[in-house]
Amino acid sequence: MDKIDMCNPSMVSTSHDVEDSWDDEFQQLVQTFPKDKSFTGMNLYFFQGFWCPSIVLKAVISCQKHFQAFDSDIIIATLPKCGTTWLKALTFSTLYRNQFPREKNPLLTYNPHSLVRFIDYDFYFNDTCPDLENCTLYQPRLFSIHLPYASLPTSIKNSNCKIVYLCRNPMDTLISFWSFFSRLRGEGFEPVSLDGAFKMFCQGINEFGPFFDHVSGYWRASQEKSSKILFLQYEDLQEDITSHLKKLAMFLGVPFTEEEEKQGVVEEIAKICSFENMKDLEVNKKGVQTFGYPQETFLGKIKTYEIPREAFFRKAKLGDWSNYLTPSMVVRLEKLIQEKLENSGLTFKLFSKTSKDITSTK
Ligand code: PAP
Repeated sequence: MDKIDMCNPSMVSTSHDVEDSWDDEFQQLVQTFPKDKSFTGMNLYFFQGFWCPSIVLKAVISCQKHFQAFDSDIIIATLPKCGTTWLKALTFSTLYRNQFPREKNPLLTYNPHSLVRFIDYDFYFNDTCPDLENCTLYQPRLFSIHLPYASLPTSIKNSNCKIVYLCRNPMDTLISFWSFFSRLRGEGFEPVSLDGAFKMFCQGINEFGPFFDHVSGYWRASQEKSSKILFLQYEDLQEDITSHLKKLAMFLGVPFTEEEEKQGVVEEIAKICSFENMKDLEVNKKGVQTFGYPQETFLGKIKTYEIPREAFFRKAKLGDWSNYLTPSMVVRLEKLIQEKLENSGLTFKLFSKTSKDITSTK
């Protein structure tokens, strides 16, 4: 367990600190990228066709240069607020289930973000070339990443490692994102405007966005390489977690045995990872989650940033967007969904009234 939570929670860095720490060469490089500000207050740089948060830009470039995937690696890929925390919990519990006693799942005492670390936001955050040979608790290595498919380190794309991608309908993703940052902003600060957040989201200017490019990139790749990329949707998992856990286990190469199914192992994992259970665990009700994993060998100032753990567990309600978005916002997003996904074969379950229903009930 020593590898878990070894960050110093008292050190937090902001987008601002990070940019100040960039050397001249990097500053010059970055000046060539278009820049904007997310509704979260984070500076974003348009780089390789996506909006990269400044806080992680250097780490992204380092991991693209240096990360060497093993054929046995498993990579969880998501856009923020699409269910990363849940997928980390599900994949960790399924993949490693025979490596810890059934009643001692580490999820009971650690937040999923401590158990499955980000390549970009953790390992490369403070070190351009960390030693990742034995960096995970169990084998095979399990990582997570927010990068779009096209910008993944080449070795992830070219090796036989597997990618599990989870997306969520854009309306709930936006509301989850907006609520998360409104909450983090805290009292005494001007609230984050939903109108502003909505406009930027529709323009594609958000962390690792455009949203539709991210989703479509992994969707297309999963169609071409179905044994390499498992494409999942948050709504489907919520509707039927048991069959999706079996699908996940099969994809990871660790299918549940008949004996395990009889013993209720699948349902047990689903229950441990459920929103209700995770939200109520002591570890997730208090304290902060620290990102920016300090390597023992790293040089220079440790940069980390912290998020209160309870902020990862809000409502997990399908269709919650209908409590926030105005009818005109719904119309605009529906149009975008149609435009962006036309002929792709990909659809989203919205789980609430569509604009037609909203206007027809008025
Ligand atoms: P992150 O990008 O900050 O890691 P992420 O975990 O991707 O966030 O998504 C958070 C969403 O997943 C929240 O949705 P909400 O805002 O609509 O409520 C959160 O509540 C939901 N979530 C967290 N854990 C679970 C879980 N165990 N099961 C289902 N949903 C979950």
